[in-house]
Formats: sequence, structure tokens, C-alpha cells
Amino acid sequence: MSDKIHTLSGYIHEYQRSVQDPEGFWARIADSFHWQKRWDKVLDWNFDGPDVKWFVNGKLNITENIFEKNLYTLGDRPAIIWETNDPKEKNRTLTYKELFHQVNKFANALKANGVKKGDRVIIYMPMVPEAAVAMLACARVGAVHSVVFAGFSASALADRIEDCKAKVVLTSDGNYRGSKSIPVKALVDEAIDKAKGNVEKVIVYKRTGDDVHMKSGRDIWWHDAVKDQSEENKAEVMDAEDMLFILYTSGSTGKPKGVVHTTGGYMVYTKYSFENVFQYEPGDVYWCTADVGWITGHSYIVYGPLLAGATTLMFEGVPTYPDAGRFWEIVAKYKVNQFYTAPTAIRALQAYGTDPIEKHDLSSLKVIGSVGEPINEEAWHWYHSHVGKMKCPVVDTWWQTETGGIMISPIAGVTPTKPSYATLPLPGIQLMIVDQDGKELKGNSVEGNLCIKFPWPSILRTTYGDHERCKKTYFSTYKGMYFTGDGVKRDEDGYYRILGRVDDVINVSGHRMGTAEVENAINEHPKVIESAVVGYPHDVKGQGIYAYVICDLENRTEANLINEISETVKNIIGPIAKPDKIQIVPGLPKTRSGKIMRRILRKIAEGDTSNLGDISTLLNPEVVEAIKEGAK
Ligand code: 6R9
Repeated sequence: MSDKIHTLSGYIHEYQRSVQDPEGFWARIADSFHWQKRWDKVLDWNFDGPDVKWFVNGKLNITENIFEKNLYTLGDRPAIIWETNDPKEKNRTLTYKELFHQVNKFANALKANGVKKGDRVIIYMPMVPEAAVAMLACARVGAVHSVVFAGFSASALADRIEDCKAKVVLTSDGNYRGSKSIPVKALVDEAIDKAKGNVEKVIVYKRTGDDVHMKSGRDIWWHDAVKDQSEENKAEVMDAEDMLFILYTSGSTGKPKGVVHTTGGYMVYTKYSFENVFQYEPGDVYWCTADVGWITGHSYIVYGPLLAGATTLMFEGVPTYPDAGRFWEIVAKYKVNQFYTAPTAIRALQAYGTDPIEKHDLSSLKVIGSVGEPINEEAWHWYHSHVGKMKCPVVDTWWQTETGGIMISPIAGVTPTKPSYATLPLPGIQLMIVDQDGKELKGNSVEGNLCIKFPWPSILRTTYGDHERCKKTYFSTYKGMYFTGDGVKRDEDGYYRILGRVDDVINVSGHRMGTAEVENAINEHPKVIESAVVGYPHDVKGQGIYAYVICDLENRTEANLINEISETVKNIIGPIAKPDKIQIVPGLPKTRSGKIMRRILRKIAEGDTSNLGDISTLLNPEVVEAIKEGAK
């Protein structure tokens, strides 16, 4: 039985059912999966703990729902199509059967290397099919994977290894990205040396063939690890609430937190949302351009599509290598039907005009999607006209690492779209808009903070090792509700438009960056006395990073110092966190209680200094003039 929605009235009906009887609704969806033991109770929850359990006492393995359940019918169907960074290098396709065998072999290799149910395994790999194999093999043996985006620095990797107490790290010798080749293994060595912890094994996938140092007793080549392993493996029996993975994400405090997702609910929700939002049909080729290091890659490159028996395309490279037509060349080459990318990529490609698009046949496209940040109207129209040729619905999908799956989005071809609106919540998602005091703003034409008042199956369960932090971050701002951190508008038609973060998180090219996290990195530079980081509008990235820094300038020029600070941030977090602008300032505007007035800094960064509001209450109003001068 398919749970796909095909009409607007069907959507309305399903939505109402999901609100009137959430347990009945999700039980019906969950019944189409393979459970080794059915659940005793659909849902147990309170948001005060928070304590949320879906499919209580249900037993399953998510990989059995990808493989065993479907193997007879779709064993020979392509599961993963892999397109390499360099178009001249050979691509690869893995059928479901082939992927299954690889997952089993690697699951056996993990076991042979001491990995047991519940152990944490870090995956720091390029966009190769083996990254998906690694995730699924962890799930197969019940290990908890934590994928770390391979663009993060050794120091960021070390923090994550330490926080989750990883037993094993899976990596590659090097990565290709555009014209660059990045020596990944060396970063892993550095991270392990730096981290307090006990990484017992490092398994290294050979990608670039670069010379790497292999530490004897600890490091093993991937191909050696799988060589003598069987293609068969019995899946570990998992409880619906056993951890599936940890994914680190930035928040308003300095340290990234490990968002925890569990097995049963995540499985049910990612498949359901994938099939509905994208209206995937058997035989379609679906492509999401994200990296597996982000939640989008987890839910909509790997788990959602594979649970749905889809063909999912994985691309190793970047949109502009060897040229700005790369995405469109790939769409034409594989006759991609559903294409899912980020506004930052759309805006970057928009800058090259339509020539690179017109060289390729995009007629296979049926649905085009957007994720990661608000899509501005201009980019929406460009995407809709030139990529979607006015015939493909644009699905602007709003969701978060913490939500596990898409929350607000059109259902392709079903929900009428509206430029820059994520439109309506998916079934099961009960939204609520509140004002600063937590009072619900009812009716249409309202604007406020976005909360969710009822659990959905793929809601985060905790932040790893620190449940209090989960409670404080998401469930304490407004009592009895999950707070998203986003501002939202509900217009006169009841449609939702996401306005962006209302906390100290900036969204740079669709990547979340905590201002405190960047400040901490800047402050590591020995000449830095204090810093304040804010976001500002950026044409391509959505938001750019603007850093105001107080420094000791002895023996340094400003230009040197700015370069050094930028390098420091790159080394501590990674290239994605490098500030777009660094301004050396004599002081930071502070309130009498010593709090930095970020509102003023944001205005100056935006280039809007006409109305800074009342600055007379500041401890040091004179500094504002100096900052304004320096920003010119
Ligand atoms: C999936 C993902 C989450 C934050 C989220 C919001 C922003 C994501 C959006 C969007 C407007 C959309 N965001 N999708 N804003 N429209 N369609 O991106 O997860 O990396 O955790 O980021 O991204 O601000 O709160 P994550």
C-alpha cells in the first residue's frame, strides 16, 4: 500500500487525520515497514523531559527495510549512481543487490575490528558510495555513526571524536574537490593525536592514491578490511529507540552539539517525507546535491531514498568544476527526474547566466527542490524558469538537523507553490507561531517565532551526553513546545514563509554557524583581545560572516593580522567558517552590564548606519563612531 498523497484534498484529509489521531496515523504508515517485533505503543511523550518515544518496544533493523524487504522486487535496480569529481573519470552504479553485499561485507569488517552495538564510529569521508556503505554498515551492526563533513578541520574533528568517544574512524587517503586534492588522512592523524579518547582503529578508503602514513596496529586499508569478509550478515536487532546516529550542529553557544536520532521514527519519517515531497516514482533518478556530512545528505541522499527503493545519485564534486554547467551536464547525462539543491548553489550559478544551462537537455526534470536557507524571490524565479522551465514545481523544504526530516514544504504537484514560501506543514507537523512571551499568534497574517507543539517520528531525542542542554536549547524557551530558532510569517492564505534565525546562529551558504563558535576560534589568536561576530546579507552565501576584532597591534600590520586571524579560524573550524570581513576595532559597543550590543554591530555590517537607535545607554558610545568610520 502506498502512503503517497496525490491531490490537494488528499493532503488536507491526511493532514487532518494526522492531527486528530496522530497515533493511528503513524501506525498506519509504520505498518508498511518490516518489524521484527511490532511496537506495544505508538507514542509516549512529554516535552518537559523531554522524553519522546515512538513505536515503543518495536524491534527492527533499518537496513532490513532497505534490503531484505525489497530485494526480490528491486535487487537489480540501481540504488546508487556515483558521479566522480572529474567528468573524465569513470562513474559507478551499484544495484540494490550489490550495495547490500558491500554493506554486509563492511558490516562484517567492522565487527572483525571490534565494533559492537552501541559503539560510536566517526565517518570522515568524501562523497563516494563507500560513505553510504559505511553509514549503512554501522546501522546493520547497531553501531552509532557520526558523519563529520570532510571540510571540517582536524581540530573540529578532534572535538567530535572526543565528545562521542569514538572507537573507530572511517576515512580516506585524500579527497577530490574541484581542482583540489585534500590530504584527509593526515588531518585524521592530527585529530586523533589531539583528542582525548581512545580511537582503536582507523579504516582508510583509497581514493586519491596519495602516499599516507599508516600507523601499525591502528590503521587498516578499507580494501584489506573487506577482502575476506562474507557477503552475508545477520542484522542486529535494534529497539525502535536505539540510537541510529549522532550529527553535530552549531547552536548559539560555542560548542557544537551532537543531535541524536533513533531508529524507528527516523526510518518511518524519512521515507514518508521523501516519497511525498518529491513524488518519487519507481524508475525515477533522484539527485540531491548535498554532502552526506549534513542532515540533508543523511535523510535525503541515503536513508529516505534507499528506504523508498529509489535510485539516488551521489556527486563527488562541486557545481563549478570543470565549469558552471557541471550540474546541468549531470542532469542530462542521467536523465535526473528530481533535483534537490541549496539556494546558495542556485545564486552562485545564476551569476554565470543561462548559457551553461542551455547547452544541456534538462527535459527529464519533474521536480526541483531547495533546502538549507531562505530562498529569495529572484533566485526562486530563476530556478523555476531556467532550470524547471516553468513546468517543474519548486519544493522549498524547511527543516533542521534536529527535525530529522522535512517539516514544511509543498508536496510536488499537489500544493500550489508561492515564491520563497515553504508553504504548508507535512502531515503530522503541528506548527505554532508565538510572540516573544510565548503567546500563541492565532489566525493568518501573523509573524513570530516558529514552534512545534506535538512530536513527529523523527524529532531529535537528545543531544549526546548532555540531555540538559537539549532541554535548555529546544524545550525551555517556550514551555511545552519545541522551539526551532527560526522566525516565520503566516500570510493571508495560511502559507508559511521562513524569515531566518532569531538566535545567534548565522546561515552561511546553507551551513549553520554559531557566532560564539567563530568568536571562540578568533580568540585563539594570541594577539586577539576580544571579538564579536555577526551575520550580514551576502549575495551568494545568503549570509556572510562579519567579525569585529580588538587586537594588540604591536609588531603587526592590520593586513597581516587579518590574514592570520582568518587562517586561525580555518584551522580551528574549517574553511567554511572563515569570516568574509574582519574589521579591527578599538572597542566593542557594550551595555552597562557588559553585554555586547550586537544589534548595532549587525546594522553597521549591513551598511545601514542611519538609524542605530538609542546608543546613549552604552558604556562606551564613542566607540560606535570609530567602528562606523572603520567600516567604510
Ligand atoms: C535541513 C537543514 C537548519 C536551519 C533552519 C533554517 C534554515 C533550512 C530552509 C531554511 C528557510 C528553508 N533553513 N531550510 N530556511 N527556508 N527551506 O538545512 O538543516 O543545517 O540544521 O539548518 O536552516 O534557519 O533552522 P540545518
